[in-house]
Amino acid sequence: MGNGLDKKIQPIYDSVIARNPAEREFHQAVKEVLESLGPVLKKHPEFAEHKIIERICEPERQIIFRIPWTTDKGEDMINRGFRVQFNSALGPYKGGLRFHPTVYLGIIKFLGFEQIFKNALTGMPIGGAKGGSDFDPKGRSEAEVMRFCQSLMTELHRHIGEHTDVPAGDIGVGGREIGYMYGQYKRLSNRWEAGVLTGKGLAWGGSLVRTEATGYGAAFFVDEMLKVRGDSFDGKVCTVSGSGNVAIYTIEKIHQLGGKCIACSDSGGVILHEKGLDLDLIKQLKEVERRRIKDYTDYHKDAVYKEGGNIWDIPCQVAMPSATENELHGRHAKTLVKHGCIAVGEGANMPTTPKGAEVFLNAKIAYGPGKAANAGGVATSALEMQQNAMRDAWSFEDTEVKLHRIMKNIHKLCYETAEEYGSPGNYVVGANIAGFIKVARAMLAHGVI
Ligand code: NDP
Ligand code: 2IT
Repeated sequence: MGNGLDKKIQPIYDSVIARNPAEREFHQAVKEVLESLGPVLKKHPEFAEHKIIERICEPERQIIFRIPWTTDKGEDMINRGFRVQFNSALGPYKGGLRFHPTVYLGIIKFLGFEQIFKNALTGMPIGGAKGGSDFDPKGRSEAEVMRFCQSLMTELHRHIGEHTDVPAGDIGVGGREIGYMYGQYKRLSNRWEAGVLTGKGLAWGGSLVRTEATGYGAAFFVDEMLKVRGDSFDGKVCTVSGSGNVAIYTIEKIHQLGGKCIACSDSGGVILHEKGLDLDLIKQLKEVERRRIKDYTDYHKDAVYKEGGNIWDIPCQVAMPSATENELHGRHAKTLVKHGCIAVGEGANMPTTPKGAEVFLNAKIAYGPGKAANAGGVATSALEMQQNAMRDAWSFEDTEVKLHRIMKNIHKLCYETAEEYGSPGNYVVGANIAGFIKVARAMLAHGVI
């Protein structure tokens, strides 16, 4: 990270840019991984000989399709749908679907690329994929969301399956949307195939802990990083950006581990509540009533809402970006370090810009990149697939124990790999190399495909 690209890898990166023009986020995600791989090629010349890096940067399949639907007022609408099936060396394609107006091919490819390595780190048999649409669910009625999900699945169903590709949620896609998509898949396929989607409702094949998994897992990962430094969450002041699925359960686990979370946010602004966030209220506002975070101050007069404010300006010891990509810039990272932040764990995918990451690494604070720290969500999706395959349902406690063990293993793997490759304490290098090597070995074994 920050050391630039190895001279053997530079032309590969140049070709990624030339072949995928104007896909800024995809370029960024590729560069960040490729910057870690110089020492790997020195140890494993067979990866260069068989062009593993070139191959891994080229998705196995990219599907782009039209999603027509009709509003409640009778207006015909057209959105664009995507599914990028990036790599199936380790298992069926696996990764979420995102509904957000900013979605275009470059976002889906960056997320799909990250997913390859994240999924490898979990140790579960899952390949990497991502999908979604530029549909904006904000302000849409229940019926509009349902019709949109059904229309999307009318095309997507022919490309997915429990042994082929298993989508799940991401920004804008939670239990409600998975329900509508599952219903349409079942209707079109005439099959009860629970393993085709994860994040399902508990009554129809979902897994306990999947809702909590990404946030819980991210907090577990930070807990491990703190332990290595002889520290813990106990009494730590924390901030978590976003107020969606990942943010809510990150806050919950931070509180269970003894930390105090004082701020969260959404795209409109920041809530600061010095005495500690009232998570029951946040769940009620966001999960039940689908309201905005600014309404928090209607119930707590001692809390402050800063319209357009930036959460990283608030002093904290642990920061957990859990909203979206590139939300934490170099200047924010500098402010956090100056304020005494000792650990950053990424619940979101690629939330820190390359400059921000450089600041954290240079300051030698504990910095857990998304592909390691937020892997608990997809890992628990894989646990959901296991339960579906066994036609079984595990208890909350048993499933959480498994998630905790997986996060500890991911932490250990990243930590040890960073040391082995001469970058002790650098979880970016550790995660990139450990994830890459697993996939590269499987690709070599499968031949030139
Ligand atoms: P949700 O849709 O539940 O919540 C997203 C939150 O982030 C909202 O508070 C939203 O605010 C905010 N946000 C989204 N986009 C932007 C933006 N462009 N600018 C500012 N704020 C924004 O999504 P999740 O919690 O599921 O996902 C959050 C992050 O975690 C994403 O990066 C996702 O890829 C990642 N992730 C999710 C996993 C999962 O299992 N769900 C697993 C691993 C990673 P607003 O309502 O104002 O838009
Ligand atoms: O980014 C992610 O890892 C997710 N959105 C979860 C993917 C999944 O298949 O559970």
